[in-house]
Amino acid sequence: MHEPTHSPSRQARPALVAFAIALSAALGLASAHAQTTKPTLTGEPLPRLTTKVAFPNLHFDRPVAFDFPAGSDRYYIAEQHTSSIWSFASDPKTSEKDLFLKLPDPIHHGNEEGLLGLAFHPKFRENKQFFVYYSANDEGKRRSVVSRFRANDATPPAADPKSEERIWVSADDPFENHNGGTIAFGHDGYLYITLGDGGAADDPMSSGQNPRDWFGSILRIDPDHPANGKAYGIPSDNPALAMASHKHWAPEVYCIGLRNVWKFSFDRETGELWAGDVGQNLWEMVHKISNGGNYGWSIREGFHQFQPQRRQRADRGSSISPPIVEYPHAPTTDRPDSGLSITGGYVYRGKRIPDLRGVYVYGDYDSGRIWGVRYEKGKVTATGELIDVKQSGKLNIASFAEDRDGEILILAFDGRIHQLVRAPGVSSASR
Ligand SMILES: [Ca+2]
Repeated sequence: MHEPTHSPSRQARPALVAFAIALSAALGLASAHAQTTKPTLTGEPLPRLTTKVAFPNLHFDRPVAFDFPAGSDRYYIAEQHTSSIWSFASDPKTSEKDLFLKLPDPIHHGNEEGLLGLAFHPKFRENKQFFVYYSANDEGKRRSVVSRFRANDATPPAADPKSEERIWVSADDPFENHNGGTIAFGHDGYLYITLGDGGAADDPMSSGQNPRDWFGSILRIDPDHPANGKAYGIPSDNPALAMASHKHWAPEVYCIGLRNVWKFSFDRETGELWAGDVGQNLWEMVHKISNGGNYGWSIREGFHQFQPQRRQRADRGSSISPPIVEYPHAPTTDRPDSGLSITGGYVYRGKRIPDLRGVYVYGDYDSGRIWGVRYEKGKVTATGELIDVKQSGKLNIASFAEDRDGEILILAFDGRIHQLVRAPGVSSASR
């Protein structure tokens, strides 16, 4: 998740940054950054956009997750530290929100802890099931939990707190940061879960390249078919089951080498999986995720070697895939648009902004900048900033969301839900 500027794991410590830059220069490490941020841009240029408040009469406390059941005319928002989920009518004029669930279990309240994820079962209409991800406080022990709850048939619906079944519980986590927390169903009907590398800084548990533990990964489970004494089944094409090269992976692990995915999403049209991965002191990155993939942490940070003196060994299962794009913490001449903590977004599939269609939209919690990347046939064909932060006002972007029509919403820590709209008087920008 976003980490505050006072976080020891996140802060761009000038001395360390300078050291790392000097070290990179000394080792002659190639920076793919220049090639990726300035590719031959053959795609349609990206539109100029701005933000506006989508539901002016609604306010939330640290809203971090948004979802809704298929076919529903209500939206649902999870509040991180009140551990509450509210529902409201999808009408922009609405001023009423209804409590859907207050988590019955105690949680940890660190900056990156709390109620972090919400996912309705694809067949919610029939089975009334939904899932949450939270930082459980089990008599002081720190664990991430995915629970199944059931809702009633009332209007508006409410969840039964007593219906909780913990279906997945992480190993004890020694650090409060890096908890991932996105959960979502893929087009395959399986539940994807992400948790961070365990926390602190420098991947102290060396979990990034360890596929036997769950930290530093995206997991994939089948909550509809419990098996082998677990509350879920393992999809038969998970890497450990389907790939000879990945037999040593934990059965739940779908991909590895991620530091702290703060928000992944599925392209509603293609089903492809996109993730924003929070880097450490220098880079933030966007990955396109594949079954069995390895995204490099903590050997690499973005396109760059991470602390090469550590020489952590890459997992033997698969070679490291570079990100699709990255951006720096410290502004550079060719990349003045920096940030400190990525919030992964969505591939735009709405109707209101036709020249944004197919563009993956992402942003930065700290700088409030929002970018797009057009990725076609394995190549970046357009990149750039979508909004002018100075003009639209900086938002602390906790999450992006996608409404029923595929329009992009922003959950910000001003407590508001914003939306991306075309900037007045501007048709498009080239960059
Ligand atoms: Ca791991």
